[in-house]
Amino acid sequence: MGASESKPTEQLNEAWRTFDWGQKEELKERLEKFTLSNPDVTNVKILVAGQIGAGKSSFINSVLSAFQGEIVNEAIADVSGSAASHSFTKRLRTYRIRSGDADLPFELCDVIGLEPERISECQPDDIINTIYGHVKEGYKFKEKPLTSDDEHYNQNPSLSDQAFCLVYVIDANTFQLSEDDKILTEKLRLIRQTISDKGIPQVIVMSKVDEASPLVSKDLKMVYRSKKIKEKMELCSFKVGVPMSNIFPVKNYHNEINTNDNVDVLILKAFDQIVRSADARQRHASNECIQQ
Ligand SMILES: Nc1nc2c(ncn2[C@@H]2O[C@H](COP(=O)(O)OP(=O)(O)OP(=O)(O)O)[C@@H](O)[C@H]2O)c(=O)[nH]1
Ligand SMILES: [Mg+2]
Repeated sequence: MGASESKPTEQLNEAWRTFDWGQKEELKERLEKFTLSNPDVTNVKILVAGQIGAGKSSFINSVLSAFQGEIVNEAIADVSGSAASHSFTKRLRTYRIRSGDADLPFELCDVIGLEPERISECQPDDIINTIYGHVKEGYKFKEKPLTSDDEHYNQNPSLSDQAFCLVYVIDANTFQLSEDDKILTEKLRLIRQTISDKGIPQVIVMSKVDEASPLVSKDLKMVYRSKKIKEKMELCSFKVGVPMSNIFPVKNYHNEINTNDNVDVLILKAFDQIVRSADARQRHASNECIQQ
């Protein structure tokens, strides 16, 4: 079905979430002026995890682009367009968010994508270790999990090395009640179980809403009037166990040459929530490893 033939039933009469499409500058300014609540740290780190090809690297690029006002491709996203069985991103890379020439106190970590077909425990272990700040920058993820005697293992992570929010990117287009999703949801459950004891907040970014809905593909502003997107988000909330208020639909920049206010405002709204929950968690962390 082409984008122009969307069924009229997909469009709800009223938006199911109140959203101010004109708040981009306000959000941007607030984030630019943001000061971290914990005086012991210079930055708050946020880990971006999710399935292979979900749009993790593209989400990081989209946040960078929204602040720069132009398309930034720092985190290398998969441009092949093919459904890969292995993660395109293989190394741990951290990206500092900037606005113009100024560094903002936020860092986004890009990691290897979770593979849906294997129930191997090593991937969740590596993600958990990255959240705790044990994995050094540039580490190339391997088949086996990183062990504490490895040279890439950071024995004494500082508060700035640890991530204080887990962002889980889920592809709206593929998310359904399939077997693959069961394994993935199980992996995510493992990660969540371990980190939720430490009170680390979790935010879900539902990507590719343009691909999932012809209505939204035509007009991004329809995202909160699309029945399909609402149902996807409800299913995601139910399956993953994250409240709807912590799920944000986005369309990432992936093939554009210019930024766009509607794309930016959805990205910035998600990022604002991510940053505020990370900061709130970091405020209460003492200057020692949260893992203890
Ligand atoms: N239409 C559309 N395509 C997207 C969106 N986000 C990402 N893509 C595309 O999806 C593919 C995968 O995106 P990546 O950002 O590389 O995904 P990833 O999660 O980093 O993948 P791995 O590093 O392999 O785990 C790329 O071809 C992107 O162009 C989106 O919101 N809409
Ligand atoms: Mg990637």
